[in-house]
Amino acid sequence: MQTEVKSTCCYCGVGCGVLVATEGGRIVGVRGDPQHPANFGRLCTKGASLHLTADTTCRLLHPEQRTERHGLRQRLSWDAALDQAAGRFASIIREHGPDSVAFYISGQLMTEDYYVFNKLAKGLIGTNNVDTNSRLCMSSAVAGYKQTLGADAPPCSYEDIDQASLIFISGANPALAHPIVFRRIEDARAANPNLRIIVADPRRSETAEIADLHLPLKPGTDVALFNGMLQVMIAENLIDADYIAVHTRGFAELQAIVGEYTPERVAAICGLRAADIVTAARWFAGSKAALSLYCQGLNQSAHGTQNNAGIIHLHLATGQIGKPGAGPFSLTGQPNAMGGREVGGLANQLSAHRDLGNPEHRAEVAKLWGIPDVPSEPGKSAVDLFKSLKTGEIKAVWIACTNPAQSLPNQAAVRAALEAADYVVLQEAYGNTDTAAYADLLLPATTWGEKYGTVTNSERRISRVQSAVAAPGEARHDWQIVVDFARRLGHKLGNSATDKLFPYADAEAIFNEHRASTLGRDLDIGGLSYALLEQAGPQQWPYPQGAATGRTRLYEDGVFASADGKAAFLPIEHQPTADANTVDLPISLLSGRMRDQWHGMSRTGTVPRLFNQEDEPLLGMHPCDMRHRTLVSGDLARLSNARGDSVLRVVERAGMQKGQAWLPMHWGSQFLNSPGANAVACDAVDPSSMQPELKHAAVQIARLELPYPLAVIRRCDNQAEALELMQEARPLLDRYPYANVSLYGRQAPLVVFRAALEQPLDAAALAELDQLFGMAGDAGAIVYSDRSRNIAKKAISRDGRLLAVRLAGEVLAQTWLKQAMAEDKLDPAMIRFALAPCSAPPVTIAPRNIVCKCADVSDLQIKAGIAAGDDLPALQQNLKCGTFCGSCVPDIKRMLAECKTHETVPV
Ligand SMILES: Nc1nc2c(c(=O)[nH]1)N[C@H]1C(S)=C(S)[C@@H](COP(=O)(O)OP(=O)(O)OC[C@H]3O[C@@H](n4cnc5c(=O)[nH]c(N)nc54)[C@H](O)[C@@H]3O)O[C@H]1N2
Ligand SMILES: Nc1nc2c(c(=O)[nH]1)N[C@H]1C(S)=C(S)[C@@H](COP(=O)(O)OP(=O)(O)OC[C@H]3O[C@@H](n4cnc5c(=O)[nH]c(N)nc54)[C@H](O)[C@@H]3O)O[C@H]1N2
Ligand code: SF4
Ligand SMILES: [Mo]
Repeated sequence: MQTEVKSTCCYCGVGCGVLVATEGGRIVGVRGDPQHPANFGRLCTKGASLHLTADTTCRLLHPEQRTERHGLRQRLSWDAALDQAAGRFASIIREHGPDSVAFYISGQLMTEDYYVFNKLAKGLIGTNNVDTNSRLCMSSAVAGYKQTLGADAPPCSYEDIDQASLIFISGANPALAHPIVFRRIEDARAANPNLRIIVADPRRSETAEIADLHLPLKPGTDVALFNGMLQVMIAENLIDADYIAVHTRGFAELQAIVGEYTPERVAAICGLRAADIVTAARWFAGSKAALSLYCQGLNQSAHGTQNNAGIIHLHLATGQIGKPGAGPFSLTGQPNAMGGREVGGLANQLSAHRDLGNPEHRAEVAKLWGIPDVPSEPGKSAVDLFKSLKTGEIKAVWIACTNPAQSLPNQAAVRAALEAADYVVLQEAYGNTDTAAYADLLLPATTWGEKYGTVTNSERRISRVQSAVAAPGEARHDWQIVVDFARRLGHKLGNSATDKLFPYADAEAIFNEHRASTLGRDLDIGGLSYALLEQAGPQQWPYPQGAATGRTRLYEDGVFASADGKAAFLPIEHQPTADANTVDLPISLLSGRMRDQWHGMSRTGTVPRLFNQEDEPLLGMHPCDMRHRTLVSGDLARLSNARGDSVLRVVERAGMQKGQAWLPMHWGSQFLNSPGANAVACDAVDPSSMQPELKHAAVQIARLELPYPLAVIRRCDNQAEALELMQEARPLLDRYPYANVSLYGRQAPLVVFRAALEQPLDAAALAELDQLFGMAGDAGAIVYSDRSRNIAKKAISRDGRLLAVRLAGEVLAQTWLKQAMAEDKLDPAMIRFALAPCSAPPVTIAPRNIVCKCADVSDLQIKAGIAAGDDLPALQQNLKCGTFCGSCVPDIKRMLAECKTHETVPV
């Protein structure tokens, strides 16, 4: 019998509620929670395929150790593992002091996990060296809010989207990165045709398609744009002088600066039309309610704090804050980056939005924890933390729930730092991430579906996450691992307060302590409890004791979280990006997200159908830049700068500007023979937020001639078999100048291996490939070989269906073969064409377009349903199409309407 458990989606900061269906202790399905206020039942592709990530093939299931770097991993018991870790940490701390160890954690942990990590470092060991991947993500938003509004609190709610009359989306691509927020924007547009949408993004992104005005500004010129808009607002008297006078300070200084930012000058800096800057300013200031949505296009910059301040200024100057439909709303990236910020899990913060630099705040936290003091010196933030590992200033690092050997910029430096470290502990759910290769000790953690606790989404809403199934293998909850380690370490260090510091029997006790730390603070959650969250559902903070509900909107009274209650304007000026383009590095590389993948793909990369949109990393370019390099779509090129390089296939991407290229951030060394975008990404940081400028790298892109292509496609019986094969193929990647491996699939899961070489592949290498992909021997094989042209192809069939194809020297048929094999539809009559040099199937295989990406339903299936008399509800019922995110419902309706028209047209 199936049961459903309430939880949340573990991907983006929208924080959708999910209902996890389980049967016999296994996860068998997932659907959107109709009652959750973040999504009201909707899910995007990633959320809708969460249950498909429950496969445990790639999971880390037992503690493991390595006795030499990159050596074989050996299993050990939890006791042995944690004693070893405590012993190593204790001896390093005794010899070199508390600041010689560090913790690098993650906005994907539960709030409770985060809380105990922070307490372990700051309360037990006495170091502030605890930083997180939120440093790569939200730290500029944190610094921006704090420096202007006085506290790190997004003042808005999702319902403001419904009430806005202007939405200004800047440096964010919610169509792909926050899809359920985007659905809400689409709904708002449908309900209010007068809603205006402006999108500021160097690319014509998927989100820009909905814009009334797209501002394709040059990368890193947002401050100039915001100052320019403010200049127009001042010049045309569109500002709210009363609001500025009563509720803010610093306007005069900023006004003196922005006077120089005339539309003409800004147009030149940003590469925009002056008239568009004026229009944007008029629309913003003239609207009844202006809402800004922004994310990494602003944050991941060497002046990210100023970018954030720049957009907040527009709201303060026009009084567009603290009222329905208005305000600066920073979209959070990770599912619980907000929770991490709440417990102060950054190297310069303390619990409950307290500041490390403030002696009173330090004393409050010390009192709460019952210890004499907490250390006052800020710890190392992410980029610096890894630099200090290289210099030896930090000797041991504990990494949890993040994959720095993939996601940090300048991978050559990061990997050298991990090599240099004395001791690396990795607390991970999956055993095969890029960082796992550098770990001395690997500790298996539970993950989505298994773990429990609380998380906070972009709109300050706290949800309970419930376990749906038991932990696989010996995996433990993150908080349990930390508490167990902390107790052992404390005793080894002779700290008599250890047991009192870590008394927790369960995560609820940790939540309750965190709650106590928030009393009287801006994020006071004194009125919340696990029981209340379970009974009344997710709640927004603040939610003090005695409150009946949380607060939807902050600063409605115009009183800000600063000492004088006023918000501040900062005197900000445009500055160039950290990486300058030169004759040798003429292209700006932008990197970011695809709809169906999550970061380093440890989880989404286990689901074949999530590769169907794109199954290799494609470097998007502008046609002029391609022509200049004699490149056409599908060619190979080397992307490089002084930090590193990567060989990739280039494609012409619609919406790119000349001089810019685009690469998804997702592909790392598990799928590609280089670290991908972060081989070249820039590690210069914002001086205030310490967030690196991941979004812009100056690069060269040059054509690369590798005349001998290779493609192997192997159909597998199930997902586990495909995952095992993909992992076995992984080591081969490093042998080729261009190589990647991925999954693909619909009815049948496939492994797809692609490479290209300077020389033809020799017989031994071919034989090795055939062995690996189960194609050795002649049974069921057809072979084509043309030595003069160095072509060697082989196909194997089993039970009348194509099982595997290896194409060497010429790979024209790979795309249609892959699709036909994924459909599991290639009948025996067609198998003989598998080795033909044709880029389209020689016999008609009806082309199929996927209409519903979430349920993977094609136009053919929908047409068949319509032909059988199905209407929309019947199609939804039978095929599940249009029942997840809903974005394909208009397409299905169009297909129904078209069918009707055909029926009524007289022949
Ligand atoms: N599918 C998917 N969704 C995700 C994630 C994922 O991995 N996959 N990750 C989550 C996380 S952690 C995060 S942080 C968010 C990120 O969410 P977003 O920030 O919305 O996504 P990105 O693709 O990183 O970048 C957004 C846009 O910034 C633009 N941009 C680049 N440089 C500039 C610039 O100088 N100025 C401006 N104005 N724009 C610029 C890019 O062209 C891009 O379209 O996504 C979250 N959601
Ligand atoms: N070039 C470039 N680089 C970027 C970005 C970019 O836009 N461009 N974006 C940056 C941003 S915004 C972010 S947020 C980072 C993200 O970078 P990472 O944090 O490195 O990304 P993930 O792949 O999500 O890593 C999370 C890891 O935690 C593991 N895990 C999952 N669940 C659990 C759990 O419950 N417990 C434990 N212990 N482990 C678990 C997963 O298997 C995964 O390996 O990347 C940054 N890097
Ligand atoms: S928008 Fe998609 S990825 Fe983000 S929380 Fe909702 S279902 Fe998950
Ligand atoms: Mo992020």
